[in-house]
Amino acid sequence: MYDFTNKKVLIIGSGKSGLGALKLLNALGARCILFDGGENADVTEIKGRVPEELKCEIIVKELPSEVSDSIDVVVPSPGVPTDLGIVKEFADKGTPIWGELELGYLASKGKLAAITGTNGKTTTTSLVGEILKKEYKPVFVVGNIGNPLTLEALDTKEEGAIVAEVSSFQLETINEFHPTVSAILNVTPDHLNRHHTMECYNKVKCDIAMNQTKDEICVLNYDNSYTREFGDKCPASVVWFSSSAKPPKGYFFKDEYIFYTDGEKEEQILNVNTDMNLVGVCNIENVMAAIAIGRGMGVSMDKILEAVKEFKAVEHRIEYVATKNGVDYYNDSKGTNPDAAIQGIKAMSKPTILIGGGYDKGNTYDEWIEAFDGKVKKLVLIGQTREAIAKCAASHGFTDYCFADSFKECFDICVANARSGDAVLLSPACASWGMFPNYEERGRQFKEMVNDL
Ligand code: UMA
Repeated sequence: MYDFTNKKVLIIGSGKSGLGALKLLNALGARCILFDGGENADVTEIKGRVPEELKCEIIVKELPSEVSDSIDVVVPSPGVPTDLGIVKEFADKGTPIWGELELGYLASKGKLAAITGTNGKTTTTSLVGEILKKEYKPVFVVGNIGNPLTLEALDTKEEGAIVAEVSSFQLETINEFHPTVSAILNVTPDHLNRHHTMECYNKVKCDIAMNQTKDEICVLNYDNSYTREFGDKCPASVVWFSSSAKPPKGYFFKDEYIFYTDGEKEEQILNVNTDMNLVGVCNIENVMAAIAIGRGMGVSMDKILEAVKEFKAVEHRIEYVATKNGVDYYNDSKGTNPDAAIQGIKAMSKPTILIGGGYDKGNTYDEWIEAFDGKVKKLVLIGQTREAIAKCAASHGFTDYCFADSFKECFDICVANARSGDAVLLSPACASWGMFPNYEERGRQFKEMVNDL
């Protein structure tokens, strides 16, 4: 690995990734400058977040030219676009640009599974983490899930394993990043303000496998046009998963079961209703991908199935809370945009009372309302977007909605309208801001009210 001793490293961004990079670079002997270009960035506030034992100079807003002239390496955080002026200037000068993920990768040891995709990354990564724990020690679950690899890298072990949730932002700055098993769960429009076109977004996702060889595995979605097409060009051997067809080789879903085919024989793996605790087709896909990744990482099918059976939903993602008076309650507070909320409603199999609305991010709700598909018996709306959603629903012929002024009132309406055999789903298609500090708090309050019933 590059010798960082006494090298002057500019870390851009003082969030989780910046602080992770700072910890690792301190240990590697680098001289660090922690720079934050945020409008409201404040040296005292940042100082308060930097652990006392870590050394760095903190600079905010503007980087003086005498400082930029002395930089040996730049480490941008994932939220910093690579075409941003400051990053481009360094790149043009030939200063090495090392993403936080690349840096963490080069300093870490052991087998690595890396998972990307527009949706399903967090659930799949968490499940793969549980699968790996059946075989390896220690196991680290890192990346976009909220735990930068740079924070853990120095504790990783040759005999252990790592699973990383990887975002398209992080993949923009990889170079030698080389997972043992990679996976692209799906590619649908997202983050186009950063990547500009679907082609660029898809290309950067496919880069997750760029250093792999045919001896290694890339797990791909057979049902998604982008990942399907990548199958032919992928440098690794492909293992597919599909919820709608039988792929040439891999896992597929048919008649309540997940099967594996090697291209000739079919083998029944598990029953999706009795062997797993997650609901919805999106989760069947996540489980198939996790099984494929687990096998690729050398875990036996018995151990994988044990982990799948034990695994509960990630908190706030189509999370089953409880059944009260015959009504199933689900917390999908993480459904903070229409696309994510579509997965929530698709996962319901019973007549559903849906809680929607919240902070206005300027989204449109047509596709979400269309996805109701006769399943939503009542829509209870809260927050800033409630009128806009109601108007959109009416334009699609859905009029069984009502407004609530508080979260408690909204919950009470749901309880009053739910009959045994129904479901109540919090999957608002909007951010929580304005009524809650974050979606976690919204989900926690929902669960508390359910448990108090
Ligand atoms: N900043 C600059 N200049 C910029 C942009 C940002 O100085 O041009 C500064 C900001 O002022 C801020 C800091 O950079 O202080 C934030 O850095 P960041 O945006 O990279 O955020 P982190 O806290 O480091 O969190 C990142 C991921 N965030 C993003 O990719 C936007 C987190 O994913 C991830 O959990 C974390 O690293 C640990 O790996 C979040 C996310 O929204 C959950 N990811 C996107 C997604 O999932 O869709 C990709």
